[in-house]
This record gives sequence, C-alpha cells and structure tokens, in this order.
Amino acid sequence: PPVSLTDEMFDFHALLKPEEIEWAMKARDFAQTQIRPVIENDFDTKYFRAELIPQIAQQGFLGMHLKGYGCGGASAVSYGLVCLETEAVDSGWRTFISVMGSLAMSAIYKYGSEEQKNHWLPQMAKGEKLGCFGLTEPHGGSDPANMKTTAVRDGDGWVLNGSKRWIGLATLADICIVWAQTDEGVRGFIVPTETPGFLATAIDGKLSMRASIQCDIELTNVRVSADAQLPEAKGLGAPLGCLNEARYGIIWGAMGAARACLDVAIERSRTREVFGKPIGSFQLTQAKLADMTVEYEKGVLLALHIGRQKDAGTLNLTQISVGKLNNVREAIKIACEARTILGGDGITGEFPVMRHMANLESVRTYEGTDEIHQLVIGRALTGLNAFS
Ligand code: TGC
Repeated sequence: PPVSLTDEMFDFHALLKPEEIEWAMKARDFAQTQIRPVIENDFDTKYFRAELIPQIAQQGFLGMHLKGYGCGGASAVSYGLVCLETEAVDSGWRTFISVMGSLAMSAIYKYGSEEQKNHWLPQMAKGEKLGCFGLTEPHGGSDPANMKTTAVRDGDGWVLNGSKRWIGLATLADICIVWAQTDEGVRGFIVPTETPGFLATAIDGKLSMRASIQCDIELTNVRVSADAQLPEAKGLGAPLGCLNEARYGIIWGAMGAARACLDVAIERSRTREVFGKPIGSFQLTQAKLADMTVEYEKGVLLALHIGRQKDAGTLNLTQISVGKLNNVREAIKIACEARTILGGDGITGEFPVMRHMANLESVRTYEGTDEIHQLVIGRALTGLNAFS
C-alpha cells in the first residue's frame, strides 16, 4: 500500500502487533485503491457508492471487533487502525463502518438475545443486511434522555411513534435499532425498515459528509412483535454504551483525516514555489508543519493508549471523551492549517483538504459535541454535574 509521509517519523508501527499492522495495511490498501480514486467525484455529486459494501464486508471490516456470530474477533486496536485508514480517505466511509459495527451490530451484540444475535450478526458481517441506529431526534442530539419517541405495549407486541434525525444509512438499511421511551424507561427495538409506518428520507443540502447518507425517520404506529425488543437494553445507558463504541472509532478515524491533510501539506510545501523558492523552505511553513505533526503524533499515541485500555477492559467513558474531544478538535486544526499551506488550491477539490475539513465538522458534532465531552470531563474532575 502507498506509504504515508508521516509513517516513519516515530516508527509508530513498532508499537503494534503483527496482526494489527496487517489489518491497517489491508484497510489502507482497500481505501486508497477502491475509494480514493472516486471519492472527490462522489463527494461532489453527493453519491454514496453502495456498490462498495460487499467488498468492504469481504475485507472483514463490518463488526470486525465483535467475537463469534460470523464477526472478526479482532482487537480494539486493529479496529481503530481500520477506522484511521478508512477516514484517511473520507469520514463518510469510516462512518459507514461505525454505523454498522459500532452502533447497529454492537447494539444487537451487547443487548440482544442469542436468537437475535444468531439471526442478524452473521448476515450483517457479510454486508447482506444493513443496519442503522435511531437515537437522535429532530429537537437535538445532545440530550437523549429527553427522547420523544415512544413504544407502547399492544397485546404481545409494541407500537412505536416518533421521529429521528441524522440517522446514517436509514434509507438503505434493512433494520433500524430504534430507541424509544416506554413506561419502564428507554428500551431498544430491532425494527425491520419494511414495517408499515416506517419512513426514512435522506437529508439533502449537506455541505459535509456528502458521499454518505444521513436521514430523517418518521415512525407512525409502527407495530413490532415482542421478540423485536432487545432484552438486555434497559435504560439510557444502553444506547450510550453503543455511542462509546462509535466514539472510540472516531478517536482513531479523526487522525486518519488529519494524516491525509498533513501528507498533502508536506508534499505541497516541497513543490509549491512562492517568492522564488518552495514554500516549505520558509520558517513559518516549517513551524506550521511541525506543529501539525506534533498534534498528529500525540493524537495517534493517545488513540493507541485508549485502544490498549479498551483491549484490557479498563477503558472508562471519561477517557473516551478526552480522546474524542482532543483528536477531532486537533484534526480540524490540522486540516485548516494544511489549507493555508496549499494557498488558493486548497479550496479546490483537486486536494482532499477542504473535504476533510467539512467532514470533520460533522464528526465534531455527532457522537457528542465538543461541549458535551468537555462537560463529561468536567463532571469527572469536579464531581459536579453541569448538564442540568
Ligand atoms: P446521565 O444521568 O449522566 O446518565 C444516564 C444513564 O446513562 C449512563 N451513561 C452512560 N452509559 C454508558 N456510556 C456512557 N457514555 C454513558 N453516559 C451516561 C449513566 O450511567 C446513567 O445510567 P443509569 O443506569 O444510572 O441510569 O445522563 P444525562 O441525561 O445527565 O446525560 C449525560 C450526557 C449529556 C453525557 C449524555 O446524554 C450524552 O452523552 N449526550 C450526548 C449524546 C450524543 O452523543 N448524541 C449524538 C449521537 S449521534 C447519533 O445518534 C447518530 S447515530 C450515527 C449515525 O447514524 O450516523
């Protein structure tokens, strides 16, 4: 696979196990050869290239960190590296892998019955069935405790009503994990999207994540049988437990976007001439590149530390917030700085920088905004809850 200019700086691979490097190189090769050549055009034309899904499944990336049920059983670090390599090409494709593996499959894996797991997970790992994750609602995503969607018992089944927004993949998905308020608290349901009353509509007009799909969902008297309920999902902690998984993937993924911007900036600094010499020979440019590299290397090491903790089973949610807040925020700064090194060319689709910048604004917003993560960290430090 192509080598990143930043690969060699700290010999990061020396910290990885052979199977982790294998996953990373497989993902880099796939992303660079299958997605990279088409992504600018897909972003420009707002096209989600669903025809790549069988190949992505064949690579083993869907639910790769889950054990059994036809899933890969890989380490959290391997999964993180796949997120990094995929997002180095486009956040939309890392989001696809996250929505499938970290959200929809992970909800079934964590909270489903054996029957539900045996039925859905192998098909989803093969990409034969797609899932989405319906938590966020139109009034805002930061306060899911205030969810308006309801599920009411009706005979031996449930009837769901409400709406969801920003739901990745919903128009393509075969099932949606719908989170709803019941008289016993928040519960989760596996809702086949062909169920009468389930309506998904793709959101148009996005200036970010244009090569991927996010949707509105309307649920109007959607009737599901009792066995659609996820039996082990009890309370708001259940969907938030899935968000932890997606946030974890973002900690790595954001550094992929950052690396892509940094690589382009380094390359361009050697060839773009201003005042008669390459812009990279000016001290101000070198200072920018140095600062970007420092933040990239710190971000990757933080991701690895968090990944090792996840694999050891010692990771807590405050640490996830530290990683998500830092790595997305720094990736955005790196992308913006890279744009200045590219000059006017930086705003064109000839370079990936502006696309990454725009995508990262979505990444900053979903799975907990900067402010949510600051307050999670603040609460852990002070013992005082600033949310309400
Ligand atoms: P709080 O009282 O703190 O907690 C309520 C219950 O939840 C538990 N909990 C968690 N459990 C696991 N992981 C976490 N990260 C958890 N955070 C909280 C907590 O232990 C408690 O459990 P229990 O059993 O005691 O009841 O709740 P709060 O209402 O004060 O809110 C806390 C806050 C603000 C941190 C939380 O609501 C939050 O994280 N908000 C941000 C939500 C968010 O990230 N939304 C964006 C989601 S993106 C999306 O939905 C789109 S899907 C992607 C796609 O399809 O593209």
